[in-house]
Amino acid sequence: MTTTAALADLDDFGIEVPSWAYGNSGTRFKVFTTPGTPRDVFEKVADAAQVNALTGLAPKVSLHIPWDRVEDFGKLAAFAADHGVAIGGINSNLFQDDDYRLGSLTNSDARVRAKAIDHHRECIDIMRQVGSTDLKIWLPDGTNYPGQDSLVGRQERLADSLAQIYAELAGDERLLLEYKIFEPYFYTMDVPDWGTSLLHCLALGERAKVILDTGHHAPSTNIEFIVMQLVRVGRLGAFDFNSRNYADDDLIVGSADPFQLFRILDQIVAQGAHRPDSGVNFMLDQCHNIEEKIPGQIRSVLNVEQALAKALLVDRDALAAAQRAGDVLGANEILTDAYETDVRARLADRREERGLPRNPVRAFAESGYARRVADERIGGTQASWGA
Ligand code: PSV
Ligand code: MN
Repeated sequence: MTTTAALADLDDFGIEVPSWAYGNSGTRFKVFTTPGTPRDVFEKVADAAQVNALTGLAPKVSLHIPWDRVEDFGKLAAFAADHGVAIGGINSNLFQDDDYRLGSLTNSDARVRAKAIDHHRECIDIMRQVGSTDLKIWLPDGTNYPGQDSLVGRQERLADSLAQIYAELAGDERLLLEYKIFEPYFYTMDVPDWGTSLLHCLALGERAKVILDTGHHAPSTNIEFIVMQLVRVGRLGAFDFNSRNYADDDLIVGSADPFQLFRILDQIVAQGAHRPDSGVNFMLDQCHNIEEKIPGQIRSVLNVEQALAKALLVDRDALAAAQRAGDVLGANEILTDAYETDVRARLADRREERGLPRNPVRAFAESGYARRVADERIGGTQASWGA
C-alpha cells in the first residue's frame, strides 16, 4: 500500500477538545492567570475553534457542567457552528459540592444521591439542546480509611444510581463511565479501574461504555492491552488523552512517552477503531498550566495525528505473517519500523493540500490572535478550572 493510501483514514479522524483547557488552570498550589483568557464558554469555544481552523483535526468541543452553564444552550450551539465546530460530550461534575464530601452517586444519604442523579438529568437536557449524544461521567467518589464505609454498599448504591441515569437516555445517547485509580480519595475509589467501569456498563446496557483516561492508571500499567480488550468487546466509549510522568499530570498527550501513544493507537488501528463508525470518541482531557493554551491544544492534536499516522503505516499483512511464523524479532521490527518513520513532512504536505498551514503552531503565533484577544478581553472574570 502507498503511504498516501495508508494515511487516507486520517481524513475522517477528529479529536474533541475540552472547554476547560482554555481557562486558567494550575495545581493545588497556584492557578496562573494570563491575558486574553476566556471569560465565558463562548470565548472558550472561539479559542477551541482556532485549533480546528489551523489543524482541521478538532471539530468538537466538550463541555463541563456547571462550569459551562449558560442561559441559552441553543445559542451556544449556533455560536459554535458559526465558528466551524460543534459541541461534543457533556461532562457532569460530582466533585465540587459540599454535599458530595462522602460521595455523590454512592452516598448513603438518599437525598444526596437524588441530587447527583438530578444533575445528570440536567446534563442530558443540555445534550439535547446542543445536539450531543455523550454523557461523560467521572465518579470522584471513594474513601480514605479502611472501615470508613461499606465498600459493597457503595457499589450497590452506585449501580442503582447509574441505572436511574441510564434510564433517562434515549435513542443513540450514551453513558460513558470513566475510571481513576486514586484521587481525590486515597484508600478506595468507587470506580478505580476499567474492570469496575466495564462491570457497571455491562449491567446497564449496550449504550454504556468505558472512558479511558491515559493519566488514570498505576505506573507501568499496559494501557494498550486495556484498549485492545475494551475495543474487542465493543465497550471503549471514549479516550481522555493526556500525558503523565507521575500521576494524573494532565500534560500534553504524547509528550512524556510518544511510543506509548503509538502503541495505544496501534491497538486502535488493529481493530479499525479509529474510524468514526467505531463509536470511540477521541478526546483530550488536559490542563495547560505554564504553556500557552491554544498552542498547547494544537500541539496535542498534532501529536495524536502523528501517532495515528505511524500506526496506519504498520504493514499489517507483513506483521500477521511474521506473527504466524513465530518470527518474534521480525514482528517487533515491523512495528518499530512504522514508529520510527518520520511522518512530519508527509503530514505537513497533507495539510497544505487541504488549505491548512504546514505548521499550525507557527501559523497561530503569526496570526496575532493571542494579542487581539488579550486587547479585547478586558474586564470580567477569567474562566478558571472550577468555574
Ligand atoms: C478527573 O481527573 C478527570 O479526568 C475527569 O475526566 C474530569 O471530568 C476531568 O478530569 C476534569 O478536569
Ligand atoms: Mn478525564
